[in-house]
Amino acid sequence: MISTLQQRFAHPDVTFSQRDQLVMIEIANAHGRATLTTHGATLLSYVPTGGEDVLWVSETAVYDGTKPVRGGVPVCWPWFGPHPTEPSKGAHGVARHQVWEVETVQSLSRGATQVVLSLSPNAATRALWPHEFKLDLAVTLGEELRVELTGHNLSGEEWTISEALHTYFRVAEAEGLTIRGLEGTRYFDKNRDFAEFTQGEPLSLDPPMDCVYVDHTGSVVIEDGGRKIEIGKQNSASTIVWNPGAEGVKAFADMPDDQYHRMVCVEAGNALGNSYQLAPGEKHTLGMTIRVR
Ligand code: TA6
Repeated sequence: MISTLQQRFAHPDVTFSQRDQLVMIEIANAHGRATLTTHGATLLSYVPTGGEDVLWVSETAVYDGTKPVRGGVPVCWPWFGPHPTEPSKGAHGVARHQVWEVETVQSLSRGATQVVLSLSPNAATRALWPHEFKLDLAVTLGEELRVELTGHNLSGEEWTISEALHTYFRVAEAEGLTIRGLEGTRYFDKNRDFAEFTQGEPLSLDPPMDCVYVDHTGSVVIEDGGRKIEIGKQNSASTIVWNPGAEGVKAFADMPDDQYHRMVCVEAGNALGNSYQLAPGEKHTLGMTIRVR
């Protein structure tokens, strides 16, 4: 399996390996290092050259394929949060539970390397989402890290899509962390029955927090001590900020109790009123870029 992938997608910057039940793909070039797994097409690590990992992955994450790896950039599609009408279908859609195919590995301009994974319907996705689709996730390691999720409607019906690149950032301390770029934006607070507020000052994180900022297309900057993590968004009208806090974290079997200090999710997405219609034959690409200064 690993040797077949290595032969088929031979590229000097890309190495395939196995971790427990999961296929891991490491990209390494002059710009840094990135690791993803075909399980859920989840990006798990991004280390810019000379820097530290930008992404957080739980020390107790599982790699046996029974559930998504806790951390990195899980792909939430075709719904974000609980299913809109049938909560028993689970949170955050079908894509993060499936094993994706490697589609292409290639060099791009300016020394960038790109890996594209894809997902087509199978029995498990059809049971929850009975539609024909194709999903692509492109990870490009260049001067910045780019993640692009493209959904293609191959069915005869129009869909309503909500989605997110549910990114877990690694930070030195979440309590009091400054997050800029959300000022003046309306948000809905899940921890307060989705009551609506408007962000005034730059956000000073006070866990727990679980908020969907709407009609927000601009970039966001996490100020993590001396480093600034700049998150750009493409075709994303919602930004989600989540940290479970000291009590909430206890509900997560794959997250040690003290680890909420080390992470914050800042997610590029389209959720709540920013869900959109995707007509038969249409494609939509949701993108996120990460740059560290
Ligand atoms: O994006 C925030 C959120 O939807 C939270 O409400 C929280 O439940 C989190 O995602 C994790 O969800 P998961 O299904 O991965 O446990």
